[in-house]
Amino acid sequence: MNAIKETNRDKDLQTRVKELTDAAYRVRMGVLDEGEAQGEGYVGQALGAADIMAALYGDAMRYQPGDPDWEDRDRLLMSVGHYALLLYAGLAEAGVIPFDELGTYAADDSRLPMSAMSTYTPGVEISGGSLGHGLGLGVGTALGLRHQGKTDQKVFVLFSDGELDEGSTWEAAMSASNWQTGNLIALVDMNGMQADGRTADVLSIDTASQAKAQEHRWESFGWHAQRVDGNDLEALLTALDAATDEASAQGRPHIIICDTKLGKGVPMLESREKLHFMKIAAEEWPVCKQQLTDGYEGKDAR
Ligand SMILES: Cc1ncc(C[n+]2csc(CCOP(=O)(O)OP(=O)(O)O)c2C)c(N)n1
Ligand SMILES: [Mg+2]
Repeated sequence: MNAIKETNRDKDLQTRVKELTDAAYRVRMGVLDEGEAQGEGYVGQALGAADIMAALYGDAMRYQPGDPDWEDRDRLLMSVGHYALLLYAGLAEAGVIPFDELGTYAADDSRLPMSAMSTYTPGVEISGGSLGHGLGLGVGTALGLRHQGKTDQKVFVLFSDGELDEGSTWEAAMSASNWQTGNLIALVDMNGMQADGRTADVLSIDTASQAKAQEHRWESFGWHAQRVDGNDLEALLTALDAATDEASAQGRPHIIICDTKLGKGVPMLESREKLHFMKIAAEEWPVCKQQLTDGYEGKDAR
């Protein structure tokens, strides 16, 4: 019989934050291992969203590491296929795949292709590379669970600020409140960047002149909206707790808008110019890892 990974709700908040600080460090190191194997990749966004990934698999979700297809699992649908290295590091942290396997990232015959595909990797729920589809798939998954009479399972969707420019995202937002998919908890990674530059310069719904513009937009679509610093584990957990406390098979859907920093945890990557797709020289990877460890140990000492 496979063991169930329960949520961490029965522990006190400080213990949960401490456990996730460690988990997020391991996820980030896993991301750097994958990046080093290829010499390049979507490393910045994976480091930026690592706290979200740690909070999901390490705390908020219920699943069986030994049986990722367990039908009573909570689901994580990752819409951003190019964040694959983050998802793989998360699956390693969850115990679904071995950490050792991360070194095969994007290699020929690997189970870990450069963009995440559900047919290749245990625990990958959807193939998310064509952006703008994850939220709609989340609505469909939530409805499917309802039709199967499953009322306790939650559907988490991670998508990006670039996907807020896709009309399909807003069709899904309308559908979710129409169908009252209350067990749907979406998290949007607001890292401020997309392929063509800064999100604010491409097509922004989030300008400084409109305080809380994005929260209001989701609320007007019938959602329960919260906005947090996505690199603050305590804030993330508090928002996830509020969403999961209210989550039900029938009710308003939930969105957590997470402001994150590209490259978070590795100062030399946080300050890079080309942030969407990073090429990092062979001699720089050990420095990246050392900087990550220095920051983590510094945190531990406080
Ligand atoms: C439908 C679709 N259009 C365009 C692309 C090409 N594309 C790949 S990543 C990306 C940027 C999307 O924004 P975001 O996810 O916020 O970028 P990041 O934060 O990773 O820089 C684009 C446009 C795609 N994958 N799918
Ligand atoms: Mg982005």
